[in-house]
Amino acid sequence: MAMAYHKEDRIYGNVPDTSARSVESKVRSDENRKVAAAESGIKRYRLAAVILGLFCVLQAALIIFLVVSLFSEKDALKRTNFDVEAGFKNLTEERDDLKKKLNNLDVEAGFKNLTEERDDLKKKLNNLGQGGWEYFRGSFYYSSSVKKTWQESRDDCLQKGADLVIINSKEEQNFTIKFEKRLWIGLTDSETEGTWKWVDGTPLTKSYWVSGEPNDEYGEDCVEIRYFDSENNWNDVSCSIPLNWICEMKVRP
Ligand SMILES: [Ca+2]
Ligand SMILES: [Ca+2]
Ligand SMILES: [Ca+2]
Repeated sequence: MAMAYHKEDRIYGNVPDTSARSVESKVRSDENRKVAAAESGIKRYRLAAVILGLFCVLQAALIIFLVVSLFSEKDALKRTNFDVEAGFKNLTEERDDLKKKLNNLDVEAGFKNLTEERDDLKKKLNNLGQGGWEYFRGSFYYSSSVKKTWQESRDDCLQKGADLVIINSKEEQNFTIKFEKRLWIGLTDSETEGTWKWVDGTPLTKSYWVSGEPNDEYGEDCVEIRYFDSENNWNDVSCSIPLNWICEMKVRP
């Protein structure tokens, strides 16, 4: 524009108007100020946008960090739960295993006891067989080859783990006859005269006295098998005379 004025001034010979220039300069100055103000505003907006952008980035980073932390904790808790469950499962299995072992031990111990008892019985049976014992209906019987008093005879039976015979049945009574010896049996009234008791303390219920016995003729408190041709063959006699005897060892009650 300034160039335009100078060219026209030269062509038409006009002198530039100073007031018009002043107005133009002022307008220009106002425009410059407006442009500068606009640029300054744009800069502030840009700065604010940058700050806002940075803030958003920071916030996003924080959110990501929190989410990652949360998942990590969740995983850790899951692992802990898993460990506890695994530990509990192991303990349960160990308990069951111990129970099985205990049961097996019981069975083994029971089997061992039975084996020992069997071996013990075998030994006893061998000893009984070699020692002149005879089996009859749940008991072993031993008839002596020497003669002793009633008490000495009983002591001998007790030493053998038996006692003088207790006659519980007609069959057992008839079994004693076959030895054909005068034999002490485990019956006495030494505690109370006339009250007969077996050596295990039980009272006499079924008896096989010879007719006329017991008579306590000479203070007779012990009982012998006296005859071998009759079922009724018991006699009371003095406990101090020497006689053979018969022991009974019960195998089953
Ligand atoms: Ca008996
Ligand atoms: Ca008597
Ligand atoms: Ca008598």
